[in-house]
Amino acid sequence: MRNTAEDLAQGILAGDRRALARGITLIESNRADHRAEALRLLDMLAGQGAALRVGLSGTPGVGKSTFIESFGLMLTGQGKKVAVLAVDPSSARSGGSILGDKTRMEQLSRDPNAFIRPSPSQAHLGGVARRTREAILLCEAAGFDLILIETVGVGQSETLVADMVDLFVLLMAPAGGDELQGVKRGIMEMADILLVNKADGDLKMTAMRTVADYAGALRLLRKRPQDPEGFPKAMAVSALEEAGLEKAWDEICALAQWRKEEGFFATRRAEQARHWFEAEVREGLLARLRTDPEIRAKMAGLGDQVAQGRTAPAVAAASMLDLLG
Ligand SMILES: Nc1nc2c(ncn2[C@@H]2O[C@H](COP(=O)(O)OP(=O)(O)OP(=O)(O)O)[C@@H](O)[C@H]2O)c(=O)[nH]1
Ligand SMILES: [Mg+2]
Repeated sequence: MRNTAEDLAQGILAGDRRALARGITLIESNRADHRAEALRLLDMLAGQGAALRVGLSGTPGVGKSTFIESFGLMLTGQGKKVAVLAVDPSSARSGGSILGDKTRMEQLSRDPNAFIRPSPSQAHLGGVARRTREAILLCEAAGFDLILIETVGVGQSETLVADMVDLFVLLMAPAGGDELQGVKRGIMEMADILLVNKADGDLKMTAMRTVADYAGALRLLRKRPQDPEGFPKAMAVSALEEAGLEKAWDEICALAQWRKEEGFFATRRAEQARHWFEAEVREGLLARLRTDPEIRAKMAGLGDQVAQGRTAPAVAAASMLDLLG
């Protein structure tokens, strides 16, 4: 890495997209010296910027890429800066599928007010989540107004994304009543705004019915304190025909504004930060148990004593924890 953390921080704060891309590459690196630089960079950029963090999820083929392209272009057209980060559970295999997707986001990826970054290719979803959180901080420092975090709707990754965003948008396909039953309740409960996509052409009528069905289902959910009247909300959009996108953005802004005024916004961010910190400590401790030679030797030794019945497991664990403390 040629750039020092200072150079990168300066570039990122000036809104330089190449510095941002390099900074994200730095935080994604597993090399110990890179990690030390990455932490210095994160420290220099802490608390900068004022972006809205929005999660976007939906099953494969529902139109996420098409939506991001039209929605993103609409916003950059208004002079806003939009960053798109992906959390792709399959990226361990494919190395980030959003890259092959650039054709669907061709215009947006060339837009100087946009920044698109594929999922880091880490082996574990947990690793992907950590790096994505750090990438969010970097994008924020670079002055983006909106950070969209995209994930494929396959369950686990949504929970991770929901944990790092201010609000969560779920893209759905027009569907009949039977399919509606199959939508996982947990995912519905996570969503703040439900967008039924492909409300155009032959699918328009079905889409409108689907919106009504979802609206009914959402009314049955338990009211959450962080929602104003009328939320979570279902709406129809067409990413292809660019219909309903302004309305969707207005609703996102209205919800964010309400949560800011009522204090839920700041509280949620604070909880997320605390949660992230605690998770880092836990993971760091576990990593030391796995990698530190001295600790591993001590573990092995105490393990032998326990196995031979010479020390009680709880006593051995306590002496191990003393060593870590
Ligand atoms: N009619 C119609 N088709 C759409 C719309 N949005 C997307 N599509 C089509 O749906 C297909 C899938 O769209 P994508 O944007 O690639 O969907 P995706 O959710 O990104 O899919 P994955 O990346 O595979 O998870 C493409 O053929 C799009 O042209 C829409 O608003 N209306
Ligand atoms: Mg896609």
